[in-house]
Amino acid sequence: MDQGPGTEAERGLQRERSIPDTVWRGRIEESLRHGLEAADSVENRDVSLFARRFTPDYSGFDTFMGFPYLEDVRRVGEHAAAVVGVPYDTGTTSRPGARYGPRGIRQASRITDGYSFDMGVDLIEALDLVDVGDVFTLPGNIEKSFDQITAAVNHIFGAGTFPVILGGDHSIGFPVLRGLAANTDGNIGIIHLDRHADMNERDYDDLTHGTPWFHATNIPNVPAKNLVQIGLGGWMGLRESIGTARERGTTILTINDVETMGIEKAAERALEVAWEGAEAVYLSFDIDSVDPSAAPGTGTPEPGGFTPREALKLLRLVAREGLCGMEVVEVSPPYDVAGTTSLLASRAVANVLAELLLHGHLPSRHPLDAPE
Ligand SMILES: [Mn+2]
Repeated sequence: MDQGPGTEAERGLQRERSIPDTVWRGRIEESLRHGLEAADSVENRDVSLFARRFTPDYSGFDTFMGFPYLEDVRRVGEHAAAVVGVPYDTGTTSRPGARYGPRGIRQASRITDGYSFDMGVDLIEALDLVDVGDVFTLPGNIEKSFDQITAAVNHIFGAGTFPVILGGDHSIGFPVLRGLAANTDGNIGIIHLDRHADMNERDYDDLTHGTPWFHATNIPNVPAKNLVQIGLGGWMGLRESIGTARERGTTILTINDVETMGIEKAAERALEVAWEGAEAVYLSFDIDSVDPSAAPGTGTPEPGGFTPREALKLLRLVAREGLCGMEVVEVSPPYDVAGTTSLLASRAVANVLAELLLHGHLPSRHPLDAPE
């Protein structure tokens, strides 16, 4: 995507040289200190006897990409970014299971060494990110769960830390925005990737994953004019939502609009709308915006969505102007036949974090070879 000389691969080969291995070395030393030395026959003396937290990627307890787990969440403000799971799917109408989304995404996210050749970023080296575990949700009560989610986001974001929220179904978008809005003076724009508009007032008399943006855009500093909804289409239209979108003046780009204008133009348009007069922009990535052939593990799959490559590219482009937080929602591991949905969700988060680092919107621990 970057317009430097030569191919992306040629640039990537050069950029790799300037990435340190300081954090990795520290992890290995800690593993050896706590996990003891390996058996004599093991020649690689970086291998410990007991596998400690960070390595290898197929063992141990799962945190997001193997980043440190923060037990004492009172200290979250000491870190640049925090992953928090919201294992809640009582807002799901069909095919529940998104309460296992945080677990599925964390597990899939371990298949990595944290380094992206094409982006020229080693997230483990560059980013001070912690995984704070999950919000304590209450599956029998949506209002109390929403209050828990709002208070948790309030705690993380209010401490000045960038929140990465792993859903959970899409109903959580509303309580998350309440938490963000309470800590933001100006308006918040929303860039929303989805096959569905999710703007019903109620589904079957209650709040569900089809209702978040109706209620979020009632928050005084979350105006509907700054909500841009990308990738909509197909046959689960939430017709009432389309009426709300029209009345309130959100901006919709259907999947075919995106195909016609191209990913770059769609990203440009999204940034224009979301940032117009706004102080901050939030990214809400519904995994069902991606075609179910690649992301089957979701509550309301809708054929005809983005390819993973399109979605990953679009996510990078819309992150370039900075974000106040992000969520990835609707990952439902019980339907994720080959684990591809969780894997894609983890890569979406990594792409956004790396892009925020590259463009100076999150602090890097070492100087980054910024894109041209
Ligand atoms: Mn959806």
